[in-house]
Amino acid sequence: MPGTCIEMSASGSPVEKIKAGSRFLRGTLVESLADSFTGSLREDDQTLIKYHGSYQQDDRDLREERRQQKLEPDYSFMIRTRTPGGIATPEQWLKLDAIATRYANASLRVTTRQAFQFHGVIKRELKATLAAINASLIDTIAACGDVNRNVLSAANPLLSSVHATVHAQAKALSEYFLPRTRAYYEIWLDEERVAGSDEHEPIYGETYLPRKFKTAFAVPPVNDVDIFANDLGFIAIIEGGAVVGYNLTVGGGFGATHGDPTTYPRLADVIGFVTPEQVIAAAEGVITTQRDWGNRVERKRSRLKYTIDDRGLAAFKAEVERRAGFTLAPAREFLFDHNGDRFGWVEGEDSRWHLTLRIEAGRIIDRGERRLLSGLRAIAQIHGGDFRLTPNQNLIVANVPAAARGAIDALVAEYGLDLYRSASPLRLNALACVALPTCSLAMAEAERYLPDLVSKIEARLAAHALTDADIHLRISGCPNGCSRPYLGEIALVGKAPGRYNLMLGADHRGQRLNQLHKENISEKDIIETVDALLARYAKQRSTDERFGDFLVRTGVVAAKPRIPLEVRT
Ligand code: SRM
Ligand code: SF4
Repeated sequence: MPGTCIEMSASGSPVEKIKAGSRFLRGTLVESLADSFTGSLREDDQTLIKYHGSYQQDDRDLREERRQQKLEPDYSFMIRTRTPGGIATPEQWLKLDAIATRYANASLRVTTRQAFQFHGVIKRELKATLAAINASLIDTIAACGDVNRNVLSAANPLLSSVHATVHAQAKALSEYFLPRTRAYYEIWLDEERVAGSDEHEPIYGETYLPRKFKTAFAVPPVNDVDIFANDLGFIAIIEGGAVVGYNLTVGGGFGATHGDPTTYPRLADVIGFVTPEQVIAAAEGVITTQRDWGNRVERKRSRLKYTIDDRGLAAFKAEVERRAGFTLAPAREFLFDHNGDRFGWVEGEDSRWHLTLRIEAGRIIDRGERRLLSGLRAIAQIHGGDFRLTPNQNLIVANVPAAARGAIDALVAEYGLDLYRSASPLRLNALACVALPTCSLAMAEAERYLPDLVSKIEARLAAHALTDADIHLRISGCPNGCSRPYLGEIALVGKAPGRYNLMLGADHRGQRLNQLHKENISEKDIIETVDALLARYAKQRSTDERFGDFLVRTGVVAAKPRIPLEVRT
């Protein structure tokens, strides 16, 4: 109950106090924005602005130079959209492109959660930028902060009707769990506050959730959303071509702190089956249990995964059922065969065509011959379908009639959007988080390092005649795991500039975590270690055996259980 959160906030973490005193996320944001002496917001407002979809950042490449010049850091803001299932119309695309060009750093960043990010917006243009995004009929409410965030939905375009059903369910869930405060509309869109109105948050209460909360919908056999990395998940069960319900998953999450064994990545458990009509009630049971049971004192331990491990899965499940008002049915059989994207053109069941383009590290920008921002602008100008962001930072030009394919292909070639045709499987499937220079938590490079790292591993693959090996590589600049590195067959997790933990042995279905293989090593060590393992893989793998599975079978990393279908207690 909301009252419970308010009581806990008295002894809660500093963030709990900021939320409690924020008058439903207003804080002093209006005053902070009006202060033209600094590019920064007041401290508490830096926390509150996250709930409006933005983070204050500074250019870390310039930090030292500016410090020496006695200048304040080069502050700017990252803005993240709430785009459930990552769908945007061509009209919206053109507006977002114009915003990126006018207010941000002339790039659109596709995130690992099917959202757009803008980087480099300065404080005095923040209000105009958020208003312009809203005018494109996309908002940024609850894209960040301790609330249910942007909801993922399978991007697989082949099953058009199932996709549409699941996407509608994901969108409805996203809207149901939006904060009800009018703060966003007042601060960014100049909505008048209704005098004497008695505002309250019926689901969240005034201290919202203990921590961020993430929800995803998957459509087997593709686990493109990495369902088991989410706090709450729904795995569609399809019978006779229709969605009959969903297996419910709870307790996934990846954030960890180096050297602190009380924090760890955890895959979600499957706890039962719900009908489409039961989805919202089940989600409300999970979210309100986490609201009331979650740790509000120690933020490092406040995600749902720790609530479940601390209280026990059986107790958690019983409480969810009590709140939902029904008993969960037994989980149904499901099978995932991979967790990446499939590139190039595919024909959907309704004879519409869908083109998945590779966007390296999700960065849509004009760079040399690859003029991605301009090319996608040109496509948006002639495209009559829609765009879909994938949870693997790629982009689908979706719902194209057969007759329009040629024109799109011509633009893809003209603007260098055709990486999907030439890149190795390693490059196509690699993920990297943003990291430096904007992420304040980065310990090492990720996005900027990815192309070079891939080239070096590609050279080793070629040396062992493994160029076509489809190996999933993921790199994160710190252990928070924004590129979901703990599901990489090979993964680097940043430790310090130029140094990484090498993680090995996840599967390619998003069902087995990898494990630490070597700690705090340099590029030379990384390449040598990977090279030696590739040499063994080339000689000893069995037919169709994936690299991660090979590493487990040969004992390079210890086997960890896959996701069981029954409840784990
Ligand atoms: Fe993330 C914090 C970027 C997906 C776990 N994440 C951040 C911040 C906001 C840094 C900060 O707090 O100051 C990063 C902004 C960097 C920048 O300059 O843009 C950031 N996270 C991203 C994105 C953009 C990575 C990307 O390259 O695509 C993804 C945006 C998703 C979105 O659209 O909402 C992103 N972050 C993830 C994921 C993957 C996922 O959700 O599927 C995870 C792991 C799953 C999870 O949540 O457990 C993830 N991000 C974190 C964490 C660790 C949370 C924890 O439980 O400890 C943090 C740090 C925190 O919350 O304190 C974090
Ligand atoms: Fe930043 Fe770390 Fe997330 Fe990378 S994993 S974006 S470095 S918080």
